[in-house]
Amino acid sequence: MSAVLEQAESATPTPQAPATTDGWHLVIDALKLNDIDTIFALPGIPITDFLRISQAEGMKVISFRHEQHAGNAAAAAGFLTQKPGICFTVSAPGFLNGLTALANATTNCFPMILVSGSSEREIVDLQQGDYEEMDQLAIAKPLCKAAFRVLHAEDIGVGIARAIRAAVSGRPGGVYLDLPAKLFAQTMDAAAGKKSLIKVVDPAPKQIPAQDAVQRAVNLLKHAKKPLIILGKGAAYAQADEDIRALVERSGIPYLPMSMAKGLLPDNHSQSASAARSQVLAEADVVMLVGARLNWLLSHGKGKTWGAGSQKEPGQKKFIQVDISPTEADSNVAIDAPVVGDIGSCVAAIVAAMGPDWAKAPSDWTSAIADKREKNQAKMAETLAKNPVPMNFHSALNVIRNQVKARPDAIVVNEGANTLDFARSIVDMYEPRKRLDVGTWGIMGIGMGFAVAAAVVTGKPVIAIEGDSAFGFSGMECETICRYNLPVCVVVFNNNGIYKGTDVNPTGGKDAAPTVFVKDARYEMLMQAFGGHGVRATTPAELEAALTEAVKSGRPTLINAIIDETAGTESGRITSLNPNAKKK
Ligand code: ADP
Ligand code: TPW
Ligand code: MG
Repeated sequence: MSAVLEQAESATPTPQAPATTDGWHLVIDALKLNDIDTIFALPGIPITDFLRISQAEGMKVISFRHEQHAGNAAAAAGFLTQKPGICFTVSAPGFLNGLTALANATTNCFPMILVSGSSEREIVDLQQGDYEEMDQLAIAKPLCKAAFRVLHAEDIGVGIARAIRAAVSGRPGGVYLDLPAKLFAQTMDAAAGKKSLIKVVDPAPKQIPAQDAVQRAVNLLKHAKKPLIILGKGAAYAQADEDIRALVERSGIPYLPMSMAKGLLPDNHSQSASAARSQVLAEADVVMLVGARLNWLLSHGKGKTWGAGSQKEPGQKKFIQVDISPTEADSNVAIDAPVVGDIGSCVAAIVAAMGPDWAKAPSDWTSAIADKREKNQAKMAETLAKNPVPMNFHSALNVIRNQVKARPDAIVVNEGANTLDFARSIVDMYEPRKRLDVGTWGIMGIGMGFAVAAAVVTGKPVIAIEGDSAFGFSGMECETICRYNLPVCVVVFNNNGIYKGTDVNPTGGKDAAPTVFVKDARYEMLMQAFGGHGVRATTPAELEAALTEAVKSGRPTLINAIIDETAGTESGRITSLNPNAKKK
């Protein structure tokens, strides 16, 4: 048995000592028992040997250059697979570096487990100054769904089982697991060790909605004159793709995908209202949220966006909310029909309750949306066809748009401000869970971690559409991409800075303005430094040639796309959130 450290055979014919196992092997065996085969990590005391042994035992170990990116990779793997992504870090500083990813995963409802080695409890608790001393459990607790510590080898099975259940059941999220250095070297009888491990049965149990809740929702939909469905990343995560398609198509209701729900139905679907977003949000009378929260990304369900007078006022809408979290309803505005359960079960129950004779959404509503959509799409097509010098966001993104259309199985990772906002609306997605981005926080730094996970977990080509600032947060992971030879093509939208490259120091002093970078930085050389391919592209034709080749070859590539430094706007599409805009 792999988990067993065989005792050295003694020369004397004394009875053989019983086979033993240890903390290292028990952790690995517990993960394997639960079908977890990949670990994202950064080595050091006390986890170096753990990672070595993991690899020796057949685990895939992806080793990063900074823990935040290992953590982000684990989170993305969790989102894509519904299994908790696993990230291992060293104590205090490594743990803290991973913590941003853990908190971000929790915010986004992605299941992951951050496992950090920790220093000696006795010394930490008396604050006697151990190597990398920190009370990690206490610090992690408020930033994740659950936090556990295992002190004894015989509890490793329970610890891992609890961490898995906490991460994936109900609303998914991040879990912290604290493993003190001493635990790894503890030994116990191998048979007892094996017995102590738990294979988690039904880790994310279905949650069936109550029939009266379903009926309440269906009644609202039935009498709606201007119904709208909003699909969020919870709907993408749920992998209930066929049920969701049935709901949309059987009801005939227009739908809006939130950014990571793009592709759940193809973006060119006739019922997509993306190109008429402002109109449908303002005018809809019944809105059904499926795995989407009414947070800032949806203007909290209030204000002009929703057809109300003031920013504090809710619109005159009825809301249905399908969500696994019973406390999500009423978080911002009153929810008239909460349907609590897992999305697959809820949506299937709603479709069943609609029955076979459901009258499709009123045609005056759907045709008004279709008109608006056609007009806006025609306008967009005109803009995309232009070929300005230098390139702007549109002409460069048009190239990526065409590439994704040709390779709908490719995964798009996207971060930045203008680079994010334009890519979200220009690059159509055709398949579920193919778009990973800055999520609920609008966080910069997810780029290379998400790209590595997407490539490792799916084996599909990855196109990372990165603002030059955004890319900087994780750029060193280009080495990781090259080291594992991953099919990742990073396209850096290089406009010499944050939002724009045109700011100047108002004092006339020699320090650059805070939002601008070195002009004409050669980002492509970063990939070349590690043996990957680097291309500087100044025209859509150059970008297209390089991107097509990268996706075809699967070779790690970075394309430095030179974008007009005047083309962006402050904060992209969220200019209004700047305090200065509020003052005005
Ligand atoms: P978006 O940013 O795309 O609008 P959010 O992250 O705000 O999406 O919302 C996701 C929602 O989906 C959360 O409220 C979460 O509780 C819910 N959710 C996640 N997984 C499931 C699931 N399997 N079934 C039901 N709801 C889910
Ligand atoms: C962890 C604030 C939001 S967007 C952005 C920053 C720094 C970068 C925008 O520049 P970029 O894109 O990427 O070059 P573009 O196309 O507009 O020029 N730190 C964190 N998260 C966030 N969101 C910020 C800072 C921010
Ligand atoms: Mg920029």
